[in-house]
Amino acid sequence: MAMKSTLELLPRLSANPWFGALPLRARRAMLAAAELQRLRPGEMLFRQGDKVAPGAGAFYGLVQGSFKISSLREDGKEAILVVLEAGNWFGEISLIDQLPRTHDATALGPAQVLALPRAAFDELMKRHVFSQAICRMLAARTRSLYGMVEDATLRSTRARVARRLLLLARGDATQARDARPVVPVSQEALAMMLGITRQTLSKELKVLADVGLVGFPNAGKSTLLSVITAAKPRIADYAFTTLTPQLGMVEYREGRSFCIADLPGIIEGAAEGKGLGHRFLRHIERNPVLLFLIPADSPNHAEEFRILVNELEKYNPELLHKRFIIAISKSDMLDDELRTAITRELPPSIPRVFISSLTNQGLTALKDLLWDVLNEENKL
Ligand SMILES: Nc1nc2c(ncn2[C@@H]2O[C@H](COP(=O)(O)OP(=O)(O)OP(=O)(O)O)[C@@H](O)[C@H]2O)c(=O)[nH]1
Ligand SMILES: [Mg+2]
Repeated sequence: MAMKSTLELLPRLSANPWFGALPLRARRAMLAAAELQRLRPGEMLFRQGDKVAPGAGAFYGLVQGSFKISSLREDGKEAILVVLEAGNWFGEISLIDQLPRTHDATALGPAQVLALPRAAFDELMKRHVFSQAICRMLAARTRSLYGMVEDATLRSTRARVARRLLLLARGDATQARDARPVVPVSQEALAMMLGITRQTLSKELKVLADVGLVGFPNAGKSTLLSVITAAKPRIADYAFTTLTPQLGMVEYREGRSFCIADLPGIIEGAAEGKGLGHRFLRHIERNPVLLFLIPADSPNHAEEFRILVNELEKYNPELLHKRFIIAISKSDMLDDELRTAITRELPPSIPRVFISSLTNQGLTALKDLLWDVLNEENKL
């Protein structure tokens, strides 16, 4: 009975890249030997310091629900190392080094785990494909831990918040590399992961966006966000597709990252309430850099830029002190001649790039430029 039901989990669990990459025989052997356990919210699978007797203990696969891996700090507060989601396998370290558990593993809600008993784990470790896979898992965990140590010692709270969000978007070391647009974690848990208060976290989240996207409806703002970040905004060929601001993280070279906010389009007269009005502009009040998107097929690029700046000024003249960058979007529609003409029209003091989210033209140059300007900003 039990054997049948655990084998039925094969397709679902194989969506996890670590488990999915194991040969089918190893996966089937794991499921056949494992036992399904149900846990109530708050129930612990193991505790920090639990000794794992020779021949005892298990390797766990999370089938349903989520788990926190945590420990108590000396001030009695809880420090969460990681939140594990369905699909992740964990608990191998004590089976390998025979030392006590390093953390508490607690179900965050109703959860189901597969427990692969020690004997079966040891048997599988004799197959080199399985032991190699365990090594890969440990290597991935080590890398992510190195990253956390580096964050804790070298980076500002703001950078740590941003990096933790990126990590969470991937769902721990053994989950998909493709980041998800929505991070399934509460602000409270996130604060515990970073060892900061809720208040500090909420302050950091507010100023997290570094770059604000400004443009007319249909300028290609959301499309740009969708190609340079993992966010999945709605994109369509009509005005006011985006109704609420969206955030995305740009993963930049060498593990650096910055955050971009996509805003609903603004039009001439927004300050007087035309279109969606200018109330969304409050979201970019703290962004040090504003990226103006002017589509290649605009009838008058310089005029479109002037209207946008004018609307910003009417909303809050302070916005004009920010750093401006112009990106001519949809540049796949341009030839060299048009490009030169547009360059001549635009105010020479403002850095500009020609980009296309369709062909990826200019996107690396744009990220370089944004990064440089952001860092000049931070130095001030
Ligand atoms: N040819 C071309 N078309 C593009 C490019 N980027 C966006 N588009 C098209 O332009 C249209 C508008 O794109 P969106 O990204 O929704 O524009 P937006 O600025 O977010 O628009 P609102 O949310 O309404 O303010 C869509 O049909 C896109 O497919 C590009 O680089 N090249
Ligand atoms: Mg949009």
